[in-house]
Amino acid sequence: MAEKVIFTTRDLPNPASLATYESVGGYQALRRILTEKIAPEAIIAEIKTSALRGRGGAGFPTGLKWSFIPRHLPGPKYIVCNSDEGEPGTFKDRDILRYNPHSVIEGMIIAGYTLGAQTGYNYIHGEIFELYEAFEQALEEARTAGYLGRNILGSGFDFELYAHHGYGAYICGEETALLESIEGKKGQPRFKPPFPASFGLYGRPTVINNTETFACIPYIVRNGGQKFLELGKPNNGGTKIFSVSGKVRRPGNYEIALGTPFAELLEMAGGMREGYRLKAVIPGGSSTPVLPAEVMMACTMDYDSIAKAGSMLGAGSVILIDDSVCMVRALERLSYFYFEESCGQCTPCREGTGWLYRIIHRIEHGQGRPEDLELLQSVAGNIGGRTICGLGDAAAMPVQSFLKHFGHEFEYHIEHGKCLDGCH
Ligand code: L3W
Ligand code: SF4
Repeated sequence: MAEKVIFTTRDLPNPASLATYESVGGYQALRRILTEKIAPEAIIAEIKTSALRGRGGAGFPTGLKWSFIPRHLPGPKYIVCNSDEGEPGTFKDRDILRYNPHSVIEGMIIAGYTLGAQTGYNYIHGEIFELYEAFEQALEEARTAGYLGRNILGSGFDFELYAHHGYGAYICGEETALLESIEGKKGQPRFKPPFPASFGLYGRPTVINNTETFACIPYIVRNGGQKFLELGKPNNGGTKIFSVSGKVRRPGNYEIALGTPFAELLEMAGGMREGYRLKAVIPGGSSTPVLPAEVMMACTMDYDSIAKAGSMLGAGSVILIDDSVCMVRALERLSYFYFEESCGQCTPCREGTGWLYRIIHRIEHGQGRPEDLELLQSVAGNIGGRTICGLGDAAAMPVQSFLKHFGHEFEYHIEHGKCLDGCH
């Protein structure tokens, strides 16, 4: 079993407490960089060596992102954590906050030191209010112990961190909508570029990373980038939490080395439940293209392998679809989600998501028309790449991949007005 980077406290008593975190080496990385006055360039170099890639969905190299920040620019800079986990299939960040909030706090303080920022915010999803309160409690513990606030550990470095509570809008997980929301505005994405690294919170340079990304930072600083890299595989350093859902015996979060065969993850989750056969897998959350089971069985769980197979590792939210599931019904549910959550700023997304949902809805309800599959392809093709943020692409991609791999189920629905045998 791979060494744990994130769930180091999960199986210990009082996993979220400061004392438990310190008992597994917590805050040693921060203490070291402050007492030895390690140069920010050296920290960024370690993160680059680690091949840590953003855990929120895009897999962007973290060291590279940090290197975009103009560290010496006078004036405020910000560190923002994206804990606005809201995509169908995702449920890892809430467990990180539940079991190991101090790893996120330490990662954010290290980011502040490295990038010359003195203020950070953790934007926490609106529907997990108890974790917002628990995070506030963890911040208070860190403050009392001298890890947070003014003159941290007597080093002269000041950093303050605040929890910010979202209200459950999926779009606020898009990084620029999240920044708008913290600023007290309506949570709508901004045009990029400029990227947050140059124009972020209140128009200032901002690093925004996912909860799991920050939680990896203390390990990298404590053990070195090379050790983290070696936990995974080249270009895919470290471990990753996979949230496995569907008809398996033990659904839940599994922290495993990147590069682990998918078949092993499935086995850890107890395999398929009696009477169900795996038909398809959405590997990274609902925005990532669906893959047939046989394609997935040949993959390893890392960014490159899943991309080569035609999908994305995304946030690591592995949705297992079994042979009792109607693919038309499944896509109807997903397309309704994107239709509901579109912020409405861009016409292709606002109107297109509604069109997609309505067409799939009528196919599912026995009123599909022979031209509908072509129409779906055309609408999806006219959304992708034509919008301000990724939600438009995220709505279009599942449609295209469901039709590519499971088009026969849609054709059967249109022709017979009902599901293929075996589905419901
Ligand atoms: C400076 C450049 N910064 C890129 C930064 C950019 C961002 C990061 C990645 O979407 C995906 C989305 C969802 N100078 C830069 C630069 N950056 N070029 O790098 O950027 P990007 O645009 O590729 O992605 P994103 O906007 O961060 C994230 C997908 O993740 N997804 C979503 C999961 C949802 C959850 C959830 O609910 N919590 O995780 C799953 O696959 O569709 O494609 O920071 O600023 N030249
Ligand atoms: Fe809003 Fe959709 Fe445009 Fe994103 S793509 S800005 S969610 S309308």
